Amino acid sequence: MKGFLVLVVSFVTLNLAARATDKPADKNVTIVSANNSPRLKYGTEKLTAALQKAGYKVVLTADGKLPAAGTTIVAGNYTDALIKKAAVAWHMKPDTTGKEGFSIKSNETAFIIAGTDASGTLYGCMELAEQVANQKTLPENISLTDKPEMVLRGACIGVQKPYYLPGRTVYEYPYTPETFPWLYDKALWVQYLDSLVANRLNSLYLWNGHPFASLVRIKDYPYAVEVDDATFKKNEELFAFLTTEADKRGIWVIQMFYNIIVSKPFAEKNNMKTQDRNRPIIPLIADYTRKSIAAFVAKYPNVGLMVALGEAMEGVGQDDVDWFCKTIIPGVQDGLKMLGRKDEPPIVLRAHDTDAPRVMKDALLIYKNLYTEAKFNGEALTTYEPRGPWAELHRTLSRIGTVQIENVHILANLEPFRYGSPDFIQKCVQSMHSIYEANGLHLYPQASYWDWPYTADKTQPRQLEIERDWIWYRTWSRYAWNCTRDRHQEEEYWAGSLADKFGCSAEQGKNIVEAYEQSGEISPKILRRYGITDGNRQTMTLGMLMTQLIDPKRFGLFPLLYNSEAPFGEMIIEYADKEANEIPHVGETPIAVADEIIVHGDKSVAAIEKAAPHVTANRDEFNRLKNDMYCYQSMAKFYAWKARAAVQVLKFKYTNKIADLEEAVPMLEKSVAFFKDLAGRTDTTYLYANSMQTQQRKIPVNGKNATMKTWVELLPIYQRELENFKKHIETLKKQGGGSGLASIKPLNNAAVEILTPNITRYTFQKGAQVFPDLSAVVNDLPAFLKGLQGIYYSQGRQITEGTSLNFKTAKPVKLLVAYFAEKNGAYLPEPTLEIDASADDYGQAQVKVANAMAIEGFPAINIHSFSFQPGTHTLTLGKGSCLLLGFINDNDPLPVVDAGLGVSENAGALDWLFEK
Ligand code: ADA
Repeated sequence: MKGFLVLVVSFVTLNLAARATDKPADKNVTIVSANNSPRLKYGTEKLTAALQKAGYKVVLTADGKLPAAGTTIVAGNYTDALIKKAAVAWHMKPDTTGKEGFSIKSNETAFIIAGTDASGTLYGCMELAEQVANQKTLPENISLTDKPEMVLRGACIGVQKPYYLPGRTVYEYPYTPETFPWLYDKALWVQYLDSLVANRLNSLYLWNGHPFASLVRIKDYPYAVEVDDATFKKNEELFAFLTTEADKRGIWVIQMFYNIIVSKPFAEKNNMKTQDRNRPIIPLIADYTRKSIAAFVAKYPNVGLMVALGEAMEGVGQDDVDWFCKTIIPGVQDGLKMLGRKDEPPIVLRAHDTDAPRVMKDALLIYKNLYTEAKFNGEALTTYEPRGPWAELHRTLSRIGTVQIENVHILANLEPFRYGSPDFIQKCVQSMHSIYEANGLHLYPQASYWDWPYTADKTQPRQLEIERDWIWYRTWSRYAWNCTRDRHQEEEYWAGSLADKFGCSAEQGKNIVEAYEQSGEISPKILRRYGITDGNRQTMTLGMLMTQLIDPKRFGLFPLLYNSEAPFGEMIIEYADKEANEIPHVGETPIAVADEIIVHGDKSVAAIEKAAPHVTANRDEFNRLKNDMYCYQSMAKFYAWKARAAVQVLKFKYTNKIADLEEAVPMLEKSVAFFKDLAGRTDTTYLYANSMQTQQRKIPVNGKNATMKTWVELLPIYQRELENFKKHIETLKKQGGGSGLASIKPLNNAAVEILTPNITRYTFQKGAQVFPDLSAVVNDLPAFLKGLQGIYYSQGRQITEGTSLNFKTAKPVKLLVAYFAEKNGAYLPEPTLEIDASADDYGQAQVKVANAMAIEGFPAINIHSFSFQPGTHTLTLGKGSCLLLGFINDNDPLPVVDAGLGVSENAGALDWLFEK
């Protein structure tokens, strides 16, 4: 059936092309609306504009009559009386189709556009308008039906910033004109919404931590509002405007929020934190949230809700079920009661940081109109062949029977370069259906999510993301509508679109498509073979350190990236191990990817250069696109040579031949040289690589306070790494080696007064018992940790209640906490930025000492540190055991090393070669 549709459409197109030159004699058109829906009005206005541009004189009426003379277009729903009347009068029966679908039929003088519903009619008008715009005339004898495959097709905007607002933390951004001038820019909204409907998208998500205190005032908590009266009024106007304009275009506005976040004035008044992952549900917060949601639903009945049951909620468990079923859904139901409504507006549940199948099971008992949403490839674009446990989760959600929406989340490996590979994206959408069994799309901006509405290009004025990344939106939307379109025809389609954009022939347009498709393979392949995480903790385009390639676990390797979001294959460390042990390689290998990305980079540059001399329109933008292709090429070569060098370095582990290390030097030199090219190409063209510019960014290096966000800043780091490597090879030659661990100075204890009652201390050393209620002792530790004053905490209590330590310090200090690196309910999970953006509030996210000690019967142990300013503090940690190793002065150097203890293989044994 789908194939048939494609044929019909192309036949019509061919037919039109043939007619484009002979102008129809009668250029008078009457458009008659069969109903007065705002969507139909919008659609007929678009159609009128297209006809007028093509030289027609148009009369638009809704008088219920079919004119006798001239060309007539009747548009409405199948069930409208006038549509039925026209069908009889003109002997043209519209074909029926599904939700949001439409039929267009015509004879010599009359057209019927009939939609299944208001959106279908709108899309029918838009379809005809597009045909008129493309062919400069009305088509002859058209007969087509169409309808979307995916039921929800949406884009999102972050009402968020690259930085934290003063005195606030992640996701906390009240809606104000000062912080978000664009939010109040009506012309920009109209432009944006027009672009969504042009792409047939039917949903728009606004993301924010706690939007309610900017939008509703609750009787019981009037003080919770966190914007002034004038802004509050502006926000009301904004939502009224936005929802009306969106509705005209068939777009449903959905407000997303995180839990459990409360407004700043609410937190201050009630003497609590705005968000705290380790806080259980407390009745006051539940009441406040339920009433906020009720007020929101009552006030903005046309706005949907999307719920993240995290990140400030305690882990995954019954709390999440309770919060959704006893606070959020009842809040929505209260709001509906206030409105006297019996229907259930949709609620979208994010699977992020929660056990969504478990939550859905209970929730469906009390509310039916639920949708689920989960990240397609994490916070990146890595593969159209997702598999493993993540694919299982998606299928489980899809099989609940509700609609599962695929979230193409922050594109942490695409920022900031242009991306628009129709081939890759079409395959992704196909896999959403075939592998994930999903039926919805939720699309993030291609780049600069945190810096909406701009891109990172260094232009004056700044470029709008929707304008620059038009091809990103168009590709995803086109395939969300229909993913089975014929590849060959798609190449023609995109070649035509790019030819229009850049004023060249379709032949040259094809070269531009080729550039997009070749470059489109590079970032996905790099991240899925060499990366640490699919999360925005890593900015891939800024490169990676050698230690991250040869010892990824030390940097908090995120396993889903390899077991689910990459085709079957090997990591660099696995590849080296197999080489050394002569085990055959399997699947996609890091060396094959190194070879492939070099070819992709060269081909994309060659293709764009072929098109370049023929470009006659949008030249500046074309040059920026061309520069991006060169950036991709340099980045690919940087990574390829570095990956080759990494494999070569790892060889040394098995051979102990210094010559093996020496062979890696020219490879690393090449890699650094290509990074220098990249720095040169981006210095004058990009403001930054990554739009999230907080301390949450960890890979390749910490990006706090908007630092280390350009290639120019990173270059010296890669140069130093190379120098260290050369220097240490010389040391090895002279002295025969040494990991440098022994040279680290012992850590000194800092004076801190523990206020929690009944806490005793112990000296951390070999043979020391680490829990008061368990006989486990330290079997091995590095010398620099010896002598720390450990803090005894009952393991039993840690498992059932979590850990809480109250203390007072006169100086800034760090508390060293040892985590057991294994997923197990008995162990406190290590801070995980992929699901908890507050996981670095105390600087605790990064592993400081990996494989820090050996304790029999326990897995590998990693030390993280929490920093505190002078004062009295309570550190609360979630449920699960960990070791509190004691306090050191905040300014004392704490090495970041892999001690290689407690693990069978010393993965970090070579790290020192690249460090100072
Ligand atoms: C992670 C990520 C955040 C945000 C979040 C989410 O915590 O670091 O930036 O994207 O996931 O909401 O999915």
